Amino acid sequence: MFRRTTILLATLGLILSAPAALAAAGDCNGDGAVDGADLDALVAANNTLSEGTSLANCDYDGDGAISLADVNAHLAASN
Ligand SMILES: [Ca+2]
Ligand SMILES: [Ca+2]
Repeated sequence: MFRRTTILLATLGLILSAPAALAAAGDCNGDGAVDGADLDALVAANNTLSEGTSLANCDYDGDGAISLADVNAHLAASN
């Protein structure tokens, strides 16, 4: 019973987090476009947590935070 509940909750968590996962990579400000404003948003968010925000679309190394490594990855992906 515990295992079934755990699996159900894990599945529900994936479903609830799906919209963020489907958002465009590189859309740091969540406006639906990938452009220069995203770089500005990414730089402004340096050293903040990205989880649960549109910044998760630009957490390139997946560590849950925005850092200069993500800024560099964003620049590399934009070129
Ligand atoms: Ca954007
Ligand atoms: Ca990161």
